[in-house]
Amino acid sequence: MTECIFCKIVNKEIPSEIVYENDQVVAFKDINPVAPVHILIVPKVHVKSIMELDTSSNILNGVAEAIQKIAKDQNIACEGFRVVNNCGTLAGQSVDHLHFHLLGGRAMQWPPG
Ligand code: D5M
Repeated sequence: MTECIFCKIVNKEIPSEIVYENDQVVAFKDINPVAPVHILIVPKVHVKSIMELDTSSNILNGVAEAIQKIAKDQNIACEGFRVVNNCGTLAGQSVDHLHFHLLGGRAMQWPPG
């Protein structure tokens, strides 16, 4: 039995608001949204971070497919949005299962904090 919270969401062992799924990823609403649209895109296989990702896998294709579909569904494709991956301690990664934040619905600042 895995202790990883995102594996539990992927395996439907705990509830989440899933908005999209394909063969590679599951996408669900972030529990602490920081933008009107805040979706997490998570590989179905457990990968700790982008540094551990098998680059011969097609996971990033699945991520790109998810981004395109969700951005259209959430009506943020035209006005713009941001995709964020926090990798490691200094970046503030708090869940050790690779995930991409899809943020939209408001103006973004640069540089990020
Ligand atoms: O982002 C980890 C993100 O994961 C953070 O924005 C909260 C979110 N989170 C944590 N637990 C859950 C559950 N159970 N459902 C939905 N969202 C969740 P990081 O980049 O690691 O800081």
